[in-house]
Amino acid sequence: MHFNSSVTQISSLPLTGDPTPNDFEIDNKDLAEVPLTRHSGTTFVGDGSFVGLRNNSLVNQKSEELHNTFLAHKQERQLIILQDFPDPDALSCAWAYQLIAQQYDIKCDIVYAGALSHQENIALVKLTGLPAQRWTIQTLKSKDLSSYQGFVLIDNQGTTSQLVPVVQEVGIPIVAVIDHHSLQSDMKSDFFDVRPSVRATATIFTQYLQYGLLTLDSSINQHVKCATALMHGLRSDTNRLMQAQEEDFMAAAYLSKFYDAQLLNAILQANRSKRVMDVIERSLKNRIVQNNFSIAGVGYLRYDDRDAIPQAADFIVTEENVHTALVYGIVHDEDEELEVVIGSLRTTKLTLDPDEFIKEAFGQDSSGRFFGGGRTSAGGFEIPMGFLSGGNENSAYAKMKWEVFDSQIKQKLLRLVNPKDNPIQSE
Ligand SMILES: [Mn+2]
Repeated sequence: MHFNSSVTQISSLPLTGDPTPNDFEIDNKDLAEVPLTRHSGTTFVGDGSFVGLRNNSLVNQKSEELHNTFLAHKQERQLIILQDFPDPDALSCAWAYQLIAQQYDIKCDIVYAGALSHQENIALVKLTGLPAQRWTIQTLKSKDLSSYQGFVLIDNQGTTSQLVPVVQEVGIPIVAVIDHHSLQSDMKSDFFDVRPSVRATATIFTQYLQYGLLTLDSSINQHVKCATALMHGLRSDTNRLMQAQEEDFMAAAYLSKFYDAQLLNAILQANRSKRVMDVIERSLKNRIVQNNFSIAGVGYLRYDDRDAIPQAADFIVTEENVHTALVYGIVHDEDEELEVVIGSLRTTKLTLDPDEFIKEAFGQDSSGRFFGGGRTSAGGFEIPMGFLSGGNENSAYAKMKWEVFDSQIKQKLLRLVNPKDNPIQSE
């Protein structure tokens, strides 16, 4: 997929940050000795604003706040909670957080409830030794949660993890939220850095590193591997840097001094499984193209193959005359006897906001929570099937159930794709 035209977007993007440059001094003795790399920030852009300067001030402010948050939580044990199906951006940033936190004697465990279903994620975790653990709701029951004094959300805001409600229920306070998705909840945390204008959370974390919260050292194996993981996260959230903006490139440039290109290549070489190929095949067979939207329902999938859906969307958006792909299916979790409709959106259309599109198409559940959302060029949704879960031994029933969900999702999508049509109208 190519997004060559996306460069035209850069100058029109909203800039975050305080326009007044501020200098923040580090008051902690240990860290004051760490050499701080701050770029001078005088990049001039055509409209007369100083991009680097504005961002620099926000980065300094946030890095300083995070430093103070770590100081206030010294010697704690924290849980880093990722989305149920964490991607390279989430995984790498959690690792960076863990390494930064270590310097303040804070011990972190990185957990997710779902699965690592993308072959590249499995390769990333195996090849770098990335310390993430799978904690299902089941395993959570056997854990002593009282040893944790706080939890942290990275590359998510708690709306895509099954673990968050459980952890909140036992009263563990939220310490930090660091993300680049659009604002999804009003969770109050000690530290909050959500920047939807940034293309990857890995960029935000690299900025913390550059500020001096952790000095990367090429002779430390773990640092090299973490830098490689961050580079992978940054690349994968920016469509191999094609949608990257100045600050993402700056972050990539910094990481380039530490990462292992061969290791990254090994991660990217991971092959697709046969089951993923089968789902892509189904999406090709079932797709309907209307008004440059390609929509494909792929039927039932095993829980561990969930990531085949975004991969199929990545693929079908590459078709000529298609700017937006939507792929969805029913994911069945055998352990929990639960079913959920999972969908992914990919778009190359600059004026289409995936977050708005998905919220508009599917609306909210009874508690006011949206079924999905997104960021630049990508989005996703999850619709729990509740009472209708299971019973698929009866294949006629399973088929009927799929057809109902398939039609309902198509109706909701086509209403936005063809605004004049009324798909409910019967002939
Ligand atoms: Mn991300």
